[in-house]
Amino acid sequence: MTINKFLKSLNPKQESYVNFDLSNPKNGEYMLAVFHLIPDKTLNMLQAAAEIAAESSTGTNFKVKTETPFSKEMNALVYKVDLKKNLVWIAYPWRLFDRGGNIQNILTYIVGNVLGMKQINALKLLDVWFPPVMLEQYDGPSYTLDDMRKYLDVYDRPILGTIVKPKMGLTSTEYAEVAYDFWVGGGDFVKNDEPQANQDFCPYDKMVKHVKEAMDKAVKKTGKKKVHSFNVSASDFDTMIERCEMIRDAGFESGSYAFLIDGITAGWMAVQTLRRKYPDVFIHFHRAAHGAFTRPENPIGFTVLVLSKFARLAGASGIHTGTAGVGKMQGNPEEDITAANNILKLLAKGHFFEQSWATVPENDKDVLKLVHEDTAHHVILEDDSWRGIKKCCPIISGGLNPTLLKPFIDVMGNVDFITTMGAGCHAHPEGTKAGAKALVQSCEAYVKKIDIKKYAKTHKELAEAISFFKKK
Ligand code: CAP
Ligand code: MG
Ligand code: MG
Repeated sequence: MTINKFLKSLNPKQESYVNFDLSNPKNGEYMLAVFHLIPDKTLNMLQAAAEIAAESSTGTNFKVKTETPFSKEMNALVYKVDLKKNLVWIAYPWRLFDRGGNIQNILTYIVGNVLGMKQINALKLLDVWFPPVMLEQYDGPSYTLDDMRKYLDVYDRPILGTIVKPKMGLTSTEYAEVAYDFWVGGGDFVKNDEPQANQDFCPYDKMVKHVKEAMDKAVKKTGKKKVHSFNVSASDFDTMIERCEMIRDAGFESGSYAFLIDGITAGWMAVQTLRRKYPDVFIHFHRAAHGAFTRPENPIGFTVLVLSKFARLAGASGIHTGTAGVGKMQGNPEEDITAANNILKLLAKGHFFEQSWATVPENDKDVLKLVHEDTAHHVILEDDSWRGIKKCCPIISGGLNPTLLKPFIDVMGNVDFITTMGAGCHAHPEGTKAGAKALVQSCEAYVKKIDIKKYAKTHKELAEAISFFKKK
């Protein structure tokens, strides 16, 4: 069937959500989205695309008598389709969205009801493109990886982190001891695991107190700054803020703590609340439950790229972007690395769109040149916040261990990330401190461009890690 035949098959309502003559979708009036779409047998591709555009903007399943000439201005528009690849491009008038920058509002539109529609068999949001005017409306990250690098005095290598394991069940003193061992083993960054909260065997206030003592001891012993990422996810906002304030009142100096939020299960309001209330803190977005939407084999949902781009727009300082198949979680190099690059750089290619995160007008040739040249993704503009959205840090976890650090960096193509290895550190045959040393040594080997097997000849803990993890 040709596209004209498809056009003729549209009913009057569907027609008002299709416009193949949209002169310039990137004229700044629209947020753009690409979906993979397979309709059920009751609709053809274009009818289904129009129904998606309707339900994800102003419409419903019938044309209503109450629509007005202005409300029709707010219709999302199907402006391109690829019938062979089952792809549809939809332009959303950005004025549809809640003023003042509200991520949950956008997602409620574009991956809300539409994911539940009976007449589709597959619908996955593959990529989005934000016009400059939206970049000005949204917060973007405030405290970034660059700030954490300055605090830790760590450059030109990944920030080396761990997650305390077992995932749950340690008392607060036992928890703090594991953190201490990792820090004195040379690690930079310790995080709570994603379910850490106020469990009776590890009360939140005690965990904070004992981590502070452990950090003070470790900083004194090593002479190096350390960071702890506290999970502040909670049942309600008051409790979340109470946990944030408890950490700040415990005497942690600015830069030594981050706030971890389970962004999918706690929600985007929590992410944006933390960003707006604590611009001086690293906001660490853990994405537990994202698999329900992002796994490559899921026909319905959105991609890791889409999740990561919205996390940057919301102002997360960092988000887990996956180990590109190197670790234990499902994921593939193209998907995970595309996501990581899109949250790190000022200009990055997505699956379908090239997103400039700078709000420079098209005619600002000198800055566009700088942005295009920004392949090293370092912040070439001293303070790019006045021109664009700051970088968001890929956090790489999930089944990594010291023997996998270089393989991941080789896939990633740079060292601008935080890695957090749980079992990769605490399963070390000689325990946490040795695990940390093995991680530090594998990173040293990478920086010195020495094969880890050769480096292991003079570094016991790395040798033990290699023999242990390789066997597995
Ligand atoms: C990793 C982890 C992370 C996952 C999240 C876990 O532990 O702490 O939450 O990596 O996955 O609980 O499994 P290990 P992702 O280091 O012991 O695997 O980073 O892909 O979001
Ligand atoms: Mg975890
Ligand atoms: Mg991971």
